[in-house]
Amino acid sequence: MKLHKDTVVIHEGYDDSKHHGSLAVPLYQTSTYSFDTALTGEKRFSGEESGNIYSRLGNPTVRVLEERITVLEKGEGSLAFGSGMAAVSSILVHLTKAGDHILCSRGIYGCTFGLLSIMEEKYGITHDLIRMMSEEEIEKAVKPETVCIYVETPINPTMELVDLHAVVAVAKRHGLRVVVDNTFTSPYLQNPLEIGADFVLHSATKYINGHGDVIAGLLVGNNKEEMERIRMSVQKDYGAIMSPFDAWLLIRGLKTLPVRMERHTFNAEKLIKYLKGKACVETIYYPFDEENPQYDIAKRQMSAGGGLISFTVKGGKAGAQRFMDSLSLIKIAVSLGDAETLIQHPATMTHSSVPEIERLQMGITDSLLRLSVGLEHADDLIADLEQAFAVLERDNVKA
Ligand code: LCS
Repeated sequence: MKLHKDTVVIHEGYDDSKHHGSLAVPLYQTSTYSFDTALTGEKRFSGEESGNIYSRLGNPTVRVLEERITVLEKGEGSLAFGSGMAAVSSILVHLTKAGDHILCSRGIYGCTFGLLSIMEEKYGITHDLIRMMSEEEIEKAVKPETVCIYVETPINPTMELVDLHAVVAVAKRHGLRVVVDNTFTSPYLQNPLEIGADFVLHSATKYINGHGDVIAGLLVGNNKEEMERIRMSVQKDYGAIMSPFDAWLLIRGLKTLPVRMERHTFNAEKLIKYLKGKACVETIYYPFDEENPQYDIAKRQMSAGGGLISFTVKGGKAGAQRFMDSLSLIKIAVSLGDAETLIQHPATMTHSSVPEIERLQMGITDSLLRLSVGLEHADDLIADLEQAFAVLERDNVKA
């Protein structure tokens, strides 16, 4: 029976009858597993027999999370990592060798940009960041040494979209692998594997966990055998695995992903309506805003807009910082996807390590703010924004 996502997040990959009827998935907080006999150990190592060996190679609690996310993302296999960046670096190590080229969306998370810079400097693996709104635009940037297309959509923090259908069409023509960082939408709102991507990854720190108490990453692929090869090579030998306790927390958080995403979206839509009426706000970036020139792309690949809004305020960096400092309920913090509403200034925070030229090419100006809309009552959030805008307006009058 094909289950809905709302049911998958609660039941997939776990049979309580095999665990003393324990309704909650047990936490297997163990580093190793005993073998009945020496021969069993030999067979598990050779792959002749399946079963647990050592928790860096697999753990029953972590496996439940991996199975759940595989089905949620409509993939064939998954791997859990100790951070989103561990998932990013592992898939890029798996797909590239010295001299290769990676085609990237025009914006990417600051640390992913940092990783690509290291790869270029140390191993000659080059990359280009380009806008990906049409097949022609992407096609033009493909080089003989290009091996993969790596995109975020929506892009952190500009909320610009990449046309996934166009990316997949070009990739198929050139035999390129497609990796999509799906952190901003969560598997509830967008499933790139269904469109034809090869890999999807998440900073599970964000919406998948949803409670701001774990750093974690997930990678899902469309080929089970290849995912197992990554498990027994890059993941086993680099060792960037997820702890059983973090997997246990993620399993708990994931159960409410659908209801949380609906509430995040509901609140974000209310806040957008409010922000549109504010004189201090210059531009608002949200995929499902009818005035967004990329609204058509959003509707083709996402089922709703989610909880992230970016906007620019009048007054440049000083105006943006003054506005943030005037908020009280809304916390100044990086990360996103938590119950608490968070605001951050990408130019001086998440993307501060990106050189200014590239940062501006990505669209990250000094007046850009990113709001991760939480689960509080929307009216309370609006009241907090209102008193902070009043401060900004007073400043503008004085100036
Ligand atoms: N991919 C995206 C799109 C991200 O936003 C982040 C973290 C990562 C990967 C890395 O995941 P991590 O290792 O932190 O689990 N983004 C952050 C942000 O925007 N604010 O703080 C962290």
